[in-house]
Amino acid sequence: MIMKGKKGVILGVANNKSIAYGIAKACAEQGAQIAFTYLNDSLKKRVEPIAAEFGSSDYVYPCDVSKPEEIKALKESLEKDMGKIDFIVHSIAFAPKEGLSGRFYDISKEAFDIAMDISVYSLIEVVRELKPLLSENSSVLTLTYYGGAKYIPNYNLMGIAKAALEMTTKYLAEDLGKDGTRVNAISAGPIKTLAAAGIGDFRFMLKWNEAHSPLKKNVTTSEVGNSGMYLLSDLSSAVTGEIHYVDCGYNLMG
Ligand code: 0WD
Repeated sequence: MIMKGKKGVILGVANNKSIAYGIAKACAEQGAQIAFTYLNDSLKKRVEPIAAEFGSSDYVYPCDVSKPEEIKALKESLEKDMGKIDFIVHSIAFAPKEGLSGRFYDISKEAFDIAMDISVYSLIEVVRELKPLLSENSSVLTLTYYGGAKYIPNYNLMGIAKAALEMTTKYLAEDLGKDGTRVNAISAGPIKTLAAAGIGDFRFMLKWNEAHSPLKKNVTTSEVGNSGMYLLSDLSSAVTGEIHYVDCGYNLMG
């Protein structure tokens, strides 16, 4: 029971295929008490049964990260219902579809701003608002992809958002280290989720990674979940500012 006595909030469960679901499952199995957020009413219906599965029916809250008032309200609810928390999982990204295929130079400023706001700035804002609740020995985790480090076909706008997210992880790690909070990112290999469905020719990416990764397979949500649990737990107490690849070794090859 590595996470026994730990409490935290997971943002970004859309359904049971979500990477955040894998992280929640691994943490709950190790004894963590988890709060969940949902983006909108249609996702609420999907998140509620998932929360119930992990004994968290009393800890389900709305939070669209593009609305600062919803992040503030989340802080108030968590403070009232949970008190201090030990971890935050930020498993959220969005880019308008036009930014995920076609010519890179066609990206509009409007799409750029939306992607950066929801996929990058939200990490800073969530951490800032929830900081008063963070325990002295806490851990923040976000999710990134190799397309933020190297060119990946069609990843386009999300590639630059992930590059910014990875540096945000490092600057936050430096800033929060003095307060006892660690900040890390997992760079996961491709997994067929709702978010992935928006990326042009995603099926080819899956096949390519399977064929070319050292382990000759694609990573699963539960494998990312286990690595996430490690980064949220005290097992990784000296690890911060890391971009930890959980991709069957694919990044060696690119
Ligand atoms: O191959 C993949 N699936 C990889 C995903 C490889 C490497 C990294 N990632 C990243 C994604 O970029 C993202 O940061 O993992 C994170 C989680 O993505 P996921 O698990 O692949 O996708 P999904 O299950 O769709 O969860 C992302 C969720 C949204 O789902 P939808 O499909 O409704 O966009 O992010 C949430 C939403 O629940 N989300 C928001 N939450 C709050 N406020 C917002 C928002 N404004 N926008 C999206």
